[in-house]
Formats: sequence, structure tokens, C-alpha cells
Amino acid sequence: MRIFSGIQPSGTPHLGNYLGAIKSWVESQDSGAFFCVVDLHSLTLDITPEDLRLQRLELSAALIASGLDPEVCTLFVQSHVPYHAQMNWLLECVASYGELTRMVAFKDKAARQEAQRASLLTYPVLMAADILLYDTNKVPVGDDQKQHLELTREIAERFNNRYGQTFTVPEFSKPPVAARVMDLQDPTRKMSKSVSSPLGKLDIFDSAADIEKKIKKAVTDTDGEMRYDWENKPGLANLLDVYSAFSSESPEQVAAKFTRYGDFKSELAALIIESLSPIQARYTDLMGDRAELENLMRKGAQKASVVSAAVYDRAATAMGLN
Ligand code: AQP
Repeated sequence: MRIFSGIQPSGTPHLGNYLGAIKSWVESQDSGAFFCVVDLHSLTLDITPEDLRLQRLELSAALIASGLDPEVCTLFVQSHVPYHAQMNWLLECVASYGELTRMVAFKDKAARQEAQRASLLTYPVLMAADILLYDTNKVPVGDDQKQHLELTREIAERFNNRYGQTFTVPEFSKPPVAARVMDLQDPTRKMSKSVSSPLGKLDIFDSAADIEKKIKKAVTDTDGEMRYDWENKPGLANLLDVYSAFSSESPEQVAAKFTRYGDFKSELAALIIESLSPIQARYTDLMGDRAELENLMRKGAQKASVVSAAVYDRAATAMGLN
């Protein structure tokens, strides 16, 4: 079973990134798992070279601190493996302009940017390249990536039909709960690095005091009834999902344990603090030796290059380039 997934270095990972993706990566890691810090994707946004360099390193440390073990899985930085950008071009010649303009993330992000980069339209093709380069069977991601994964499958099938069997068509995989963690201040919108307000998103490196404050101020409702009901009580349902993801009790079981929102919120904050503090401590240690961190990521890129070179070559041959 080959697994691939990636995360953008564009700010500190939040609870959504952790529960929607990173936590399940840690649980599923083995020698067939590839996890990637997708720095080329961050160039779709306005980011300074200094910030990109630093955030790439910080995210690598955050992933290892969260439990990814470079001795077990392959952990690497996307731009260290040239085949991602090369495969992107091949696949841009298979994807269509129309299907890219229908991507919801493109419409959302384009509406928020004044000078829209062409890469904002085409980055889902780069994502397809990332995934297909590893003969991936399963892509563990948050629910927000479902449409991009469907596009990846569509591109792989079209390529295979046009040029002969070349790519494995991957399956989408999301965690059973908290696959879409919502903004703590607006539970109709997903928690997001770039859009959520400071109170709306909870970063994995937030202090205990900030975690307590953000959970206490999280929007719920006024009927005061502890019930798991996404349609009528999305704020509470979101918090119950988060509790469930950290505790492995179902959201309904968690709801049944409490009678008052205040008590539930205090216990939830304590549970999050207890779960994140070992990650925070390991992160500080890892960032103390940046040369070693760089070294680990370079070794990961060497392993990733071996696999992706062969798949790239297969695709290039199928298209008539070799
Ligand atoms: N709110 C979320 N709930 C569950 N999963 C989420 N993911 C993102 N937000 C949530 C998952 O995190 C992984 C890495 O995402 P990413 O950083 O590469 O890009 P993103 O999806 O664009 O994340 P953000 O936080 O929303 O960033 P911006 O604001 O830059 O767009 C993916 O598996 C994603 O599903």
C-alpha cells in the first residue's frame, strides 16, 4: 500500500491541519508512506523568500515533532525533488482549463487576491503530479481536498486512456471525525491558516493560556443543550468532533458526558493542552539543531527521488519524450 500526502509551509499548522491530516499520517506511517512539505505550492501566495525558507524548516520540525519518523516513512521537501515540477508540466498538458476554473478553492482564493497568480489556477495539477509520482494508492487528507483528489483521479484516468496504462489511480481517505475542523468563531467556514481570525483558529503551538481562551470564546449556541447536531448546532458539533478526535470516544458519547457547555469547554481545553504539549516540547528541541533537520529532509528527498524518477520516466516515455 503506497500512501502520499502533503502540507504547505504557509504558516503554523492549526488544529484542522493536525486532526484532518497530520495525526492520521502518523498513525498510518510505514515504509510505503511518503509525506511532503509542498513548498512550491506556497509560491501561489505572497510569501517572502526568508519566510518561505524558515517556514519550510519549521513545518518539517512540526511534522517530526508530531510523530512522523524519518526512519520509518519518507519525509521530504517538494522542491528538493525536481520531478514534481517536471511532472506538473506533463499533466498540465492533460488537464483542461475548464476543469481548473471549477475548483472551489481557486474561486475562493482568487476572490481574495488582487493580482492573481496563474499558479493559483494550476496548482491542483501540481498536486496531481505530487500524488501520481509515487504510484499512490491512498491519499490521507482533510475533507476540503476531496475535489482536488477527484481531479487527480480524472487526470490519471485520462492520461492512462490517452497514452496507455501509466498511473495508479489513487483513493481519497479522510479521518472518521474532524475531517473538516471549522473556524471557532464561524462554524460555517473551515478553519484556515490564511482566512481565520486569531480567535477562529487554534495553532498547534499556541500556549496553554491561548488554547483556554480560544476554546472558552468559541461560538456555540444559546439553547444550552449538550447534543451532537451538525445541522442545528454546528459550533458545539465542531468542538465535540475535536474532543472525539483526541479522546477516541464518539462525539455522541462525549456529548452524553457533560451537562454544561462551560464544563465541557474546560475539559476540552485541558485535553488539547495535554495532547499538544509533548509535540511543542519536541518541536523546540528539533529547532535547536537546524543543520540536522536539513540533513534529515535531504535524505528523505534522496529516497523520494528514486521512486519518483522511475514514475516520471514512465510518463515521459508514454508521451513520446524518451
Ligand atoms: N479545517 C481543516 N480541517 C481538516 N483538515 C484540514 N486541512 C486544512 N484545513 C483543514 C488539511 O490539512 C492538510 C494540509 O493543508 P495545507 O496547509 O496544505 O493547505 P490548505 O488545505 O489550504 O490549508 P489551510 O489551513 O486552509 O491553508 P490556507 O489558508 O493557506 O488555504 C490537507 O490535508 C488539508 O485537507
